[in-house]
Order: sequence, then structure tokens, then C-alpha cells
Amino acid sequence: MNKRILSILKNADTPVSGQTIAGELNISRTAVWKHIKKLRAIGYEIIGHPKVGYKLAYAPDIIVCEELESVLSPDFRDQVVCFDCIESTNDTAKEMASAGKLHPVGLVVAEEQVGGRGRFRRPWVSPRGGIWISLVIRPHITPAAAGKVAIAAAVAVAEAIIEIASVDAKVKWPNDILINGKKVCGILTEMAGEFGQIEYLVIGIGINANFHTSELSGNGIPATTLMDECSRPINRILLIKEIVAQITAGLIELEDNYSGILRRWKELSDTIGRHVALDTGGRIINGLAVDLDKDGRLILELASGDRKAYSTGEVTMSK
Ligand code: BT5
Repeated sequence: MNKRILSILKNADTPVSGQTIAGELNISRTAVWKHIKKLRAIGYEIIGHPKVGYKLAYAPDIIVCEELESVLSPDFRDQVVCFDCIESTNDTAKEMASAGKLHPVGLVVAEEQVGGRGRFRRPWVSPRGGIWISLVIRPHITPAAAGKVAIAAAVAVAEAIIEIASVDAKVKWPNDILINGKKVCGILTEMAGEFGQIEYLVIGIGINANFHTSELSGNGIPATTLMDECSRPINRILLIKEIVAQITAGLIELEDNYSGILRRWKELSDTIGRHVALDTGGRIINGLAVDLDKDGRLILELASGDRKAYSTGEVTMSK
């Protein structure tokens, strides 16, 4: 209902009376007033009162769940859940998906995370203004093929960021998105399943969107935000819509054109062709990153001339 009232106010040049809104939505004027009160409480500046009419003076940068759901494909109807503040969207998505919810797909969104996670349970700083989302999908693939989904997701998110924010985003192995060498996004793909069959995959995406890099710098993180790169806030709903659309398209493309996805990953790559130091959990391997294999492993050419594939680790550019 809040979304429908907002849509009436957003489309009106002049104040709209409580009676008109009540008539259009087939609710009482008291109900309209209560919804206006709720919208004001979450930051919408609505001037006026029932008799002279209401006018939207300021819309805060808030992800309204119904608004987001309305721009996604019909599969997402009633499958988008938004939180103001939670521990981790990936944890909530896994709990819900394990309980049979978020079916056939679903999206968990938070304005803020206080227990956001990266790989190896590293903390992911997630202040307000960011995009902290977890997409639940149930593809008919084996666990071994999950790596391909992660590759397709990285390509999809990078292309969505390029499209919506008009920035030169690059992919860093395995799953970071960088702008000018600084991390703007991290992706954490987790799966559940048994007997060689995936039950569901959770693709957790964290994008530093509408806040300043200074909110992260206290953590000593060499990162950037879309707002700092573009010198303006971006439309988060539009970006989430584009990400979900691109990932959905990527999942279909995976089946018959995986080589096309791999090629795009390489074109977007900030890693291939560079000398890197790969930290595999204590052991540092230096080499030239020459390729990505079909399972998403990074191929390094070592000083000996040998080529080796690595499936996990932390890459830093050495030259
Ligand atoms: C990642 O891990 O890059 C995956 C991050 C995934 C976060 C999303 S948010 C929605 C969903 N819910 C979750 O709980 N997680 C997912 P990794 O490659 O391990 O990188 C983690 C490292 O990035 C940390 O050790 C920090 O050094 C750095 N870092 C933490 N917060 C950051 C931020 N906001 N921006 C850039 N770097 C950050």
C-alpha cells in the first residue's frame, strides 16, 4: 500500500487530497493518513495534510521492498524480503531457503549488515547506503558446476555496474569487482545440497554504493564506492534490477554458451596478463596470471615456466 501511495504522490505535480488517494486505493481517509505517517517515519518528507492535500517533498534513498519486487521478473513475486539491519543476508537467505522458502528464487536485501561475511568468514563492512543482497537460485546442476555460476555472476554484476553507473569496472580473481584498482564489490557464492545435486545456491553480493569511502577507511580497506567514483548517488533499485536480470540471463547462457561467459570474464579481468602474488593460506606463489580455466581456476605461469591451476587464494598484483 505504501508503494501505491508513493506512486500517486510521485506522479502528481500538485498536492493530492487524502480523499482522492482514499478513493483511488479504495481505503479510508484514516488509513491513508496512517500510511502517510508511516512513510514520514521512514524518512519521506510529505508536506500538507488530508484537506489541502499531500505533496512529496523529499524521497530518501531507501529500498522499498514492494518497489523492488515490482521491477523484478514475476518469479520474484512475494519472494523478496527486505530488512533494515541484519547480521548477514547470506545467513538469512540460507535459513529461509533451507526452510523451503524463497522458491523458486528469492532475494534477501538489507539496508545495513552487522555481521556481513566475506570468504573464509572475513568481515565484510556493510554500512547504510550500500547494496547488500543475497540471491537464492535453484539450478539443476551438480556441485562441481557451481564454480561456473560464480564466474557468470561476477561477469553479470560487473556488466550491470558498468551499465548503470557508467564506470570502468574490472573483475579481479576470483570474485571481486574493482574500479581504478580499488574494490567496490565482493561476491560470496555458497551452496547447499547432497548426493551430487545442488539444492540451492546463494549468491551474496556486496556493493559499496551510496556512501563515502571514508566510512570504510577506518578499517584500512583499499576500497572505493560508486558514489565517490561517480560523484553522485546511484539508483540502487535500478542497479539491483539490472544485476538480477543479468545473472538470470547468465544462468541461461551457461547452458549453451559458457565459453562466451569465460571470454567476457577474461575481457573484464584485471588479473590476467599481470604478475601476481597468490596467497594460498600462508604459502605465497609468484607468477604471471595467464588464464582462467573452465572451472574458474587461475592459471599461473611460474618462474620455472610451468603452468599451474589454483582454485582458491588471495591475489595481489606484484608489478
Ligand atoms: C568478498 O570476500 O569479497 C565477498 C563479500 C560478500 C559480501 C556480501 S554482502 C551480501 C552478502 N551477505 C554477506 O554476509 N556477504 C555477502 P573476500 O574476498 O573474503 O573479501 C573480504 C575482505 O574485503 C575483507 O577481509 C576486507 O579486507 C575487505 N572488505 C571488507 N569490507 C569491504 C567493503 N565494504 N569494501 C571493500 N572491501 C571490503
